[in-house]
Amino acid sequence: AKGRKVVDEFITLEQFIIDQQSRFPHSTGAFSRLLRDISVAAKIVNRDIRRAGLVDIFGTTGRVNIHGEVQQKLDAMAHEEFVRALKRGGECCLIGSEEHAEAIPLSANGEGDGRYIVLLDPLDGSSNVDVNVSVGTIFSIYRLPDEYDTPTLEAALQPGSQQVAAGYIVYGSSTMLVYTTGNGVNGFTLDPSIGEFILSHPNIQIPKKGKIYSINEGNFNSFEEGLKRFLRWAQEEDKATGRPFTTRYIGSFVSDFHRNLLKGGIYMYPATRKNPEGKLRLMYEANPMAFIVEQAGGRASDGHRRILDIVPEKLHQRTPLFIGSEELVRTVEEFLQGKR
Ligand code: AHM
Ligand code: MG
Repeated sequence: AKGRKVVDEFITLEQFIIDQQSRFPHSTGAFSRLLRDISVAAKIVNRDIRRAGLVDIFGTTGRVNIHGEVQQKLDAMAHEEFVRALKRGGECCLIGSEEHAEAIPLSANGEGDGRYIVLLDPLDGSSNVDVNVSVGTIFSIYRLPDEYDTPTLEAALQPGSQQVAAGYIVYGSSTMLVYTTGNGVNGFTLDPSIGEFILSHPNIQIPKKGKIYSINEGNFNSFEEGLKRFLRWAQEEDKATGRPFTTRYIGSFVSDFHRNLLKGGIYMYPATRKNPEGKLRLMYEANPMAFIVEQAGGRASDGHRRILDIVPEKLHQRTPLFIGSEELVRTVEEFLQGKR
């Protein structure tokens, strides 16, 4: 069609990973294999999600299906697919998952010499599956510090600034994998006909300013005063700053984040009465997305601190989160800190 760029050469995720790795002549390829394992798990989960609407026909959650297998909820299934892929791959020594209370060591009995720690939310926004709304997977990768022979929970409790990679998969109208290794952010779209992720969004930059804000405004009455002031300000009319801004809230963090990353905007999950520490998890949700957003030129804060500087105390720790376009996040911080 007129004006449409015809792509006659494309780069697969696998090729991209190899190209990136070859810039480091001493690399063993372990990290590349780890990323490949994650992308394979993503494809499996993608397949399961695409079948979600059919599950009822073939056997409902919690019941035994025609093959005698117990049907699982999709989030538990996604968790298991990722654990299985990471075990099989052998590069990961410890998994922390939102779907599992304890950290899962993979090489406790001495087998395997993986040196990477993977923390993940296997299926974020899973309550949305039932109504056919996009969900996602978020992952965060750390190196096992040299002083550890065996992986322990303590080894996983590193601040987000120590991440070596982070990414997410959004299972939307198309399936995309977006990730960073600290050298920019790149997005890949799954071509279902060949089963490959293809580079579709090279070097993603989040607009410095944005007009979209994403927050569960039903909680308004329990927000702190500064945030209430920000929201009222965002709704005022002002030509110069393009206000009133626009609200978009899917209620599926990966999707809300992804849209704002591409279009410019801010996602907020503040402290509320129900969730006094915020709702989202520092290690599975806030840190990986903070790494990505910073690499794309944006900002992530708990209102007072940079997310990536927070020293975690526990695996499932929660944090208030303000993340997105730099100017918007700074503005919210000013309101929260009583500067406006
Ligand atoms: P989950 O990890 O249990 O799915 O919860 C996280 C989800 C996010 O995807 C979403 O942004 C948020 O919870 C929505 O919360 P709320 O319904 O309180 O607005
Ligand atoms: Mg989640």
